Amino acid sequence: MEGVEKRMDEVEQRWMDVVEDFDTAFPPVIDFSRSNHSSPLERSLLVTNHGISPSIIEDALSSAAAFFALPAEEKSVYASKDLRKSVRYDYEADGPSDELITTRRMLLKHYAHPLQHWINLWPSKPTHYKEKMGKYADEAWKLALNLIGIVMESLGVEPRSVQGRFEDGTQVMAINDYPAASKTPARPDDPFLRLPAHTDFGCITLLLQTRPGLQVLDPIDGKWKWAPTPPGSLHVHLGDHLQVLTNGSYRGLNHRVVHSGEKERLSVASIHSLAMHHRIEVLDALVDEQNPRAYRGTSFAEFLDFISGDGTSSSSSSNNGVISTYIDSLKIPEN
Ligand SMILES: O=C(O)CCC(=O)C(=O)O
Ligand SMILES: [Fe+2]
Repeated sequence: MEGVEKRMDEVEQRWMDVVEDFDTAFPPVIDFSRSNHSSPLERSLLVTNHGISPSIIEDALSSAAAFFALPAEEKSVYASKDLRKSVRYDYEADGPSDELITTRRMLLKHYAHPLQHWINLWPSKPTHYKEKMGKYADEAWKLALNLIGIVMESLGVEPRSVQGRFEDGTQVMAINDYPAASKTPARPDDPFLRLPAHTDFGCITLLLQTRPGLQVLDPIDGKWKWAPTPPGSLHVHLGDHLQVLTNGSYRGLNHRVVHSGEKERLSVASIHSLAMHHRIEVLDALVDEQNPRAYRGTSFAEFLDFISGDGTSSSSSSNNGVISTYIDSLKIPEN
């Protein structure tokens, strides 16, 4: 335990700041060494001083903006509803539209790790897109690997034993453009809900965002809270696959996007997990008599089967209890 605390101190000094004022809702976020269920990691975490240079971050955002600003016919080269595509553009993600533009968001999704395997498939316009987004993808991957190590240390699991399995892991980048409201037909029921509540499928997500809009469900009081957006910071949240690996010690964070659309909002989510067919099982070290195995094994490929089957593009529905979620489908019933 002492080792863990020392490492946490180092981490804190190296590249993290405590967020003092999380919209008056969240406590300071650095205390990874508590591996109990109210760990701040399970709630929401903002990473600053992360070592990714401001110019790499600005370039990633500007190349995303330039892609979405292309004429519709250029973007439609990548348009697809096939959720298994490694590069996919969708201008009406999460909702039907009879307009030329989305009711909610435009989405460019592409795989990113290993970079040399995927980058040639990325959009060739704007011409700087591959280079700029590629640099960010690479940095985000390294940071995610670091964070996975910290999560494991907080649970007393040797980090390298798990980090090694991420070397050939997946990195899915979801690049989102929530257009300004003037271009967007309002939905009468909930005009400002742009991305419905969901958890991400992977282990860890790094999210870059240009404006407020992200809300996270606080597992402690069950209320939706705004995530802050200090420039250059990354919002980090955990996903379903980490919930499986850690036997529920950490849980996927439920989040959604609410955006009134005064101005366009961009976000780049980098979602990290193990390789496509690599089995994700509860770590043996986290199972004992008091903590029986709570989830069956799964994989990224199986997640794709799950979402392709029910036609939704997220791993979790809003909390109406009717549509089953991916993580629920993995739970082993208690005796
Ligand atoms: O736009 C955002 O802030 C969130 C995006 C997101 O949750 C996702 O792409 O999974
Ligand atoms: Fe998400």
